[in-house]
Order: sequence, then C-alpha cells, then structure tokens
Amino acid sequence: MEFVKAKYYVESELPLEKAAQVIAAEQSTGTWVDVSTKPSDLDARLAARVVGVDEEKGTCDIDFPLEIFEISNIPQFLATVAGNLFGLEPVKNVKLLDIELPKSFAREFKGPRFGIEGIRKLVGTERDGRPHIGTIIKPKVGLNPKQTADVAYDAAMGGCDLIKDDETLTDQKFCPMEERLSGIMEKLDSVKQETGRTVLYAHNITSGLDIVERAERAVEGGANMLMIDVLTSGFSAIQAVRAEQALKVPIHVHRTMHGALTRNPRHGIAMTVISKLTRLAGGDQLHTGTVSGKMERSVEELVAMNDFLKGGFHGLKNVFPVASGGIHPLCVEPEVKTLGNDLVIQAGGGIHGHPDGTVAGARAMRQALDAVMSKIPLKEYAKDHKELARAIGKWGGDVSWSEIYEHGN
Ligand code: CAP
Ligand code: MG
Repeated sequence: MEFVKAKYYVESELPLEKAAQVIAAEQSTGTWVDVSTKPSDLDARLAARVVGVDEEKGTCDIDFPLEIFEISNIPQFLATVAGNLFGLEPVKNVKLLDIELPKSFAREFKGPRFGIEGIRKLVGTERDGRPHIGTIIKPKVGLNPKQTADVAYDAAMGGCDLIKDDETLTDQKFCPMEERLSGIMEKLDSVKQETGRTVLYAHNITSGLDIVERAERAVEGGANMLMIDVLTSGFSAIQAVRAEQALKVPIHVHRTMHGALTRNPRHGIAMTVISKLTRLAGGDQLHTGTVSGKMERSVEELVAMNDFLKGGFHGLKNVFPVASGGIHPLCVEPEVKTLGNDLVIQAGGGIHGHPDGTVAGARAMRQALDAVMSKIPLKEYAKDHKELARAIGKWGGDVSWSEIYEHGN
C-alpha cells in the first residue's frame, strides 16, 4: 500500500499522540464519535495513521493511504491533508510542515512545461548559467498601457531578462490587459532588434472566472510568459492553464497572500508545501523568498525549498526559484551566495527607485551581478560602473527595514 506522508507541528491540551490520532481520524475515515455506518474493513483501507510523534519538537507524522486521494485533484488533496484539522477545538495550533508524495501520485501531474533549462533557452543563458535579473513594473497599479510599456522598455534596455506585472495588476480599467500586452511586447520586440536579447514579460492573468480564456487571448496576443497568483487563483488555475497544450509559454507563479498561511511558525501551512504543489500544478518560476529582502523568512527552509525546486522530483521538470521583495543591487551578492545561480533575482523599487531612474537601476543590478559572477568586490567594481556606485550611495548604509519604512529611503 502506498501513502502520502504529512508532517505537522501540533499544540494541544491532549497528549501529542492523541491529538495526532484525532487529526488522522478527522482527515480520513473518522469524526468525533464512532458511527454505526462504518464498514468494519474500511479503516484498514483508508484510515490515515499516526506513524510517529516527536514530543521534543511537538511534531507528528501521519500517513494517508494513496487511495483516499482523487488523483491530480489538488483541492481535494488540500481538503484531506490541510482541511478541518486547523479548526478542531482540542487542537490549539497546528502547522502542516511538509508533505512527501510517492511517484504514483506525482506522475499523474504534468508539472512545469519549461523548467529552468527551458527558460534559460528562451533567454539565452543556457551556457553561462547566470542568475536572471527581473523587475516588477512600479508603481504596482495606476500606470496606463503606454506608461507601462515605456517602463518595461527602459528596464529591458537597462539589462533585465524579465519584466513582470505586479501581483495586483490584472485587467483594471486604467490598464486593460490586451493593450498593456501589445504595448509591452512591441517594446520588447524593439529591444530584441536593438540588442539581440530576448526579454520575457510575465503577463498577469490572475482571475477566478476565465483564466484559461485569458491565457489563450494572451498567447494569441504575443505573450511570451504568463503570471498567476497561485493562492488567490488556486492551484487548479495553474493546472488548467498548463493543461492547454497550445499555450506553449512558461508560467511565472506569484505567492501573494502566502503570509496568511506560512508566517506563523505554530499555525498554518509551510511554504515548502506550497512549493511542492506548485511544481505538480505546472509553475515554471515561483517566488520563494530572499535572504536579504523586505519579507520575513527562514533561511533554512528557503534553501531547502529552492533545492527541492531545482532538484529531481519523480521526473517532473524543475522550477526557477524567484528571489524578490525589497531587493536592490547590494542584495545580489547575498542572494547568489546563499541561493546559487539558478535564481531569478527581481527588483521593483530597487530598480525604479534608483537615483538616476529605471535604465540606471537595471544597469546597476546587472553590474552587481557581473561583479558577483567575476568575484570582484562590489565597491571595487563600482569604481568604473557609475550606476552601481550611485546605488551603493543610496542603499549602502546599514539600516533596518523598520527604519527604511519609518523614515523612507
Ligand atoms: C516586490 C513585489 C513582490 C514581492 C512579493 C512587491 O516589489 O513586487 O510582489 O516580491 O514578495 O509587490 O512587494 P519590490 P515575495 O521589489 O519593490 O519590493 O516574492 O516574497 O512573495
Ligand atoms: Mg509585487
């Protein structure tokens, strides 16, 4: 018999073993009371079972028989391993820390269409294997299509490999997605003619109702990458877009709202779980966090999660981890040193907030990356790279994120 294995952190007034059994029952064949309607042989087939507890760490391991899952149905999977248990009265706090999926479960999913190697081929970095530099158009919302395209052009000419919509920009009246798409793709075609470089544009199709139609219209309109906010759209949204054979473009996955699940170490769902499900669903790139940016993190979990995304997983293609959030040129070194070269390093404010504007900001990010790849100290490299020098002048001080938010920067 094969199992999906789940690890939980649990706080309860009940003894840990008992609390684990309560969770296992509730999430499989039981409820709060024995029922006369349960066939005597059912538990042997479908009951989840507690296979270990660690009193010191407060964790338990529960095995779910594979048969309890509907293959390739992520919503049902989450209802089973991450459902009612979070609200059970006797379980005061619980966090789903990790899941282990057998090959027979994972191989029912398509996984990423491109993966890291496929995206590198699109951008032309398959040989040098350097990290990609991306930017998010800022301000987050409010620009019209022409203004958005102009910012995209500047960032691309400055050296960005990837331009993305921000997570809250979809098809609002001030920036209709089809006009935005055509404007940006026209600019990126000019970049290609002027520099020979292919720059990707992650076009945000996040929506609940018509996401496949949006994806089809976007690809017909020339999109070379799609973007989906996985937690607000749902994992099935990624699966549905990925399942469309004609949509031969990579999917950039943003994780906005994840903090509601991942941030509390005592309650919720770990980002590790979200990353595994995103890979199954078909995300080619996924925001997983930074070691030096504005969002909170566990570096240990981040490194392990990125290693999972880049490594083998039952024959599914790998996923490009994205480091984003408060990133500027001085963050490039710690990100690459900790997370490696298979990384998309994204800066929004860190490019468009450069003292000399977007082109200079993108150049400064590329100069910081070139310095790291050539193993030259940043300040040394900045001596004959003025855009980097100006970024160091602005962000070189040792200030905390709270000070930055309080006093501006
Ligand atoms: C970054 C960003 C991204 C964050 C999300 C923002 O902008 O566009 O959404 O990276 O965080 O809106 O904050 P800045 P994460 O570069 O200006 O900070 O990647 O951790 O999910
Ligand atoms: Mg954003």
